[in-house]
Amino acid sequence: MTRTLWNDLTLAPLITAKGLGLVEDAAIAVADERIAFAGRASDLPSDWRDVAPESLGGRLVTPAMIDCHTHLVHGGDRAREFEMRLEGASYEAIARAGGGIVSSVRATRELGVEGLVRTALPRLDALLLEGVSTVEIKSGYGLEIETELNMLRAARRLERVRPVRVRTSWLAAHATPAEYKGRNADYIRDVVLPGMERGAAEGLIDAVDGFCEGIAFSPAEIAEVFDKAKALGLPVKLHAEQLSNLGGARLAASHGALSADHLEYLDADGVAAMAQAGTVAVLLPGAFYAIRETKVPPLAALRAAGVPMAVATDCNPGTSPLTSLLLAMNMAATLFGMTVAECLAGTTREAARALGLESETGAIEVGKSADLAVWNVRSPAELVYRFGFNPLHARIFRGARTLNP
Ligand code: DI6
Ligand code: FE
Repeated sequence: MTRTLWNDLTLAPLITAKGLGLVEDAAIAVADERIAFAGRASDLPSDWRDVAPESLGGRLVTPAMIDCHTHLVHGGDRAREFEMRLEGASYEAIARAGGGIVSSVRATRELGVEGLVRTALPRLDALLLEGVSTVEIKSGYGLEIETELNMLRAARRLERVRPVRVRTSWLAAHATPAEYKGRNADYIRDVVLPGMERGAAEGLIDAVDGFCEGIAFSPAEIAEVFDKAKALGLPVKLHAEQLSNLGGARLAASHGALSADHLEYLDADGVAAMAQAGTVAVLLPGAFYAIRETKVPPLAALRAAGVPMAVATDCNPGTSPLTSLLLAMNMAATLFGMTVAECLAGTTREAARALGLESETGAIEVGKSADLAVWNVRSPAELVYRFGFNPLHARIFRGARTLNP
């Protein structure tokens, strides 16, 4: 058994919903890949007293971070489209010039699994260098069965080439491809449902996602996708209430969804349904910022109802080309009014819950995977306060130090 002991640290274990649970003069003991002790150094069990500790110099240790909503695997970028918008081009003009989501679909279809892995790696590495241990990755830029499956094969491959835990989501119901324009029902029948079945049989799908929006899929269409997920024993989640209120969060909650994500247009009804179902609200301030949205998610109502809140990057080429979870926390605080404790819980414990991983990671607690981030800061607020600065000192994944991915 490998035994590792760290001391001279400030611990932010994030075990309960009541704040960070800061412990000064703390120690963390790890046996193989699991946390064996975390608490005041003076309370260290006697059987650890013969292990030579490594001092962390008074640094803050939090759970390693978790990015619970990304579209990290995709082809190409939309920098030119960004430029056109800054030059005053309309959405229609961009679409006519071949821009928008269809351009990402084209670029994604051109890449095989290898190409998808190669182009995703710099984005993944950026996250890992900020102390991320776990990343959710969606399909949704293939919109045909083989490319959708390739996106998830690439996501699984990333887990083998980097020290990271990956959870995959089947998001074929992200947009309607050009060849099915105006025929959502046919697209769901021909691609979304049979592709899900194949992906499940190959073990490629950890959860099923959809985009419930006027420009994407209706609640009735999403319900059909969720019914298939249920038949296959897969948990669900949903992009809901991002641009308008279609009652997507309520629909997701009624299917026992792990999370409902975005939620700028969420109403009281949706909040209540999520609270009752224990569905996590995943807030995505990068997309809010990039599309210059002005309506903020109903933070006070979510808080009052006790809905768990997570924060993620939504890393995607169109509306959130963001690969920094630290910046996402700062945005969640400054743009949405989340507290420091909410931001940190939102990228650790609650993000784990949004992925169904709450018993495995996301808090520094005996028995959990030893996934830790050691920071060159002394107070948690520093992690949320700065932006464009990375104070990571060390990243520990399953008990092993892996600062450089
Ligand atoms: N919500 C979004 O903001 C993106 N997808 C989604 O479900 C937009 C996707 C894109 O423009 O590439
Ligand atoms: Fe998204």
